[in-house]
Amino acid sequence: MGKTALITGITGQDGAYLAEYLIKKGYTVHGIKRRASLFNTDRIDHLYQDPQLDNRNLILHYGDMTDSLNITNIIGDVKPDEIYNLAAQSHVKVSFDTPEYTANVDGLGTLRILEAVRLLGLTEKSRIYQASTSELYGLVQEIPQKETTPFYPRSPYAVAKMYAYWITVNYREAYNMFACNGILFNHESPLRGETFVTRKVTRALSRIALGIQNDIYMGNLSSKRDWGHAKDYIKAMYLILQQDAPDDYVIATGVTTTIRDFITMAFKEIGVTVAFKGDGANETGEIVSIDEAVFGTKIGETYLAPLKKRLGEKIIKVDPKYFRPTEVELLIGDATKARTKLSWEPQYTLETLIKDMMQSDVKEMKKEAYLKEGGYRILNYFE
Ligand code: NAP
Ligand code: G4F
Repeated sequence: MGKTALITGITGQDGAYLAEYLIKKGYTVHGIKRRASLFNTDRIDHLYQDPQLDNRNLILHYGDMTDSLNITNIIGDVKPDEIYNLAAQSHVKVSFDTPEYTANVDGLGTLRILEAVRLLGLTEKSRIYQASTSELYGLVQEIPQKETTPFYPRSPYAVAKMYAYWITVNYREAYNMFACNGILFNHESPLRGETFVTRKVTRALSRIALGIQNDIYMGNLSSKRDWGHAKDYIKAMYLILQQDAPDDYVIATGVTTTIRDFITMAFKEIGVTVAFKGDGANETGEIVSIDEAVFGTKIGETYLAPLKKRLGEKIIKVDPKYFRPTEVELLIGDATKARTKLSWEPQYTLETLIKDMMQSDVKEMKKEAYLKEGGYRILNYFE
């Protein structure tokens, strides 16, 4: 008999990769999905199975992290061997606009999972993974950050996640539960939500190259992040729950890069060189040269001439509306414990992560460009 896992946040970036990974390992995966006015299952549609089929290995349940009865009922029905609590209002900037909701979902939501397992008498059976975050380090007290580095959260999101971190540790110590924190540094992929900085950049640069977007407005270009690939990071989540004893682990690459350099590298991937001028809200970026052979291969010859006309134009600008009331300026993790105890080793570098994201977004945006061209032709025809 294979194991049973329950994933909250299965429709998100990590939930989708983790579900696929566990199904390949022979798990039956249950996922909690919010009711929405659209399906919102794009990331897991390739795994979906008709509810009428016998022996399904992916089963979805309607639910919400703010609903204790719902969470308790699902856990009681599924009796999972492993629970991966990935559901969260995960956007740091949005948490300043919705602090109470973020605390409810990201903080109390974790308590609801832990209490359900305890009340249902499943403490011996169900192992729990809590999606903790490098945002806990906030105003960093040590460089690089590791498991023993003190926390200094800088957003309602991080403060809510701090409660979730400690309630997980507390239930482990108080009730002997197999409950663990993965303190994951930023991880990205082609499935990353469109409003996180990496995906916002790879989508926009693809669109600019294809001539369907003029420019991009950014926030703080100088903050630094330790970016890995989500495909590597979900493997760490799995490994954390396979150990003999529960523990907390930092998962990171140990390389940190500014947002500005991420943009430069993403443009470089398609043969475009950019230069930045000015600072703060007045900083701008412009295209200074194009490697025609690389651009032609990756984007297409037909898009070269229109982009060449834009050399020297300010196509990257700053809009202070994207600044955060309190910023996390620098994150860089030390994952020695995970590398040693879990034998976890990331396969992707920042370069291969960017390549993966740019390839995927260029492909996606080419469809949009094609439709736009088609739409234009149809319009001409009717004129
Ligand atoms: P994500 O793409 O934003 O996915 C979040 C998931 O949570 C989605 O499935 C979302 O459902 C669900 N969700 C949100 N509010 C909910 C609610 N009230 N009830 C039930 N489900 C709810 O996030 P991610 O990047 O995959 O991250 C997964 C987890 O790791 C999150 O807890 C995040 O805070 C944490 N984390 C992420 C990173 C990172 O760099 N990606 C780093 C450290 C920690 P909808 O699809 O309906 O919105
Ligand atoms: O991509 P971000 O929005 O990610 P952030 O705030 O680091 O949070 C992500 O990683 C955390 C792990 O450390 C997770 F816990 C959390 O759930 C989420 O997945 O922003 C990264 C940096 C910030 O410094 C931000 O100020 O990019 C800066 N930035 C600059 N311009 C921007 C933009 N961020 C966004 N989202 N949009 C911009 O236009």
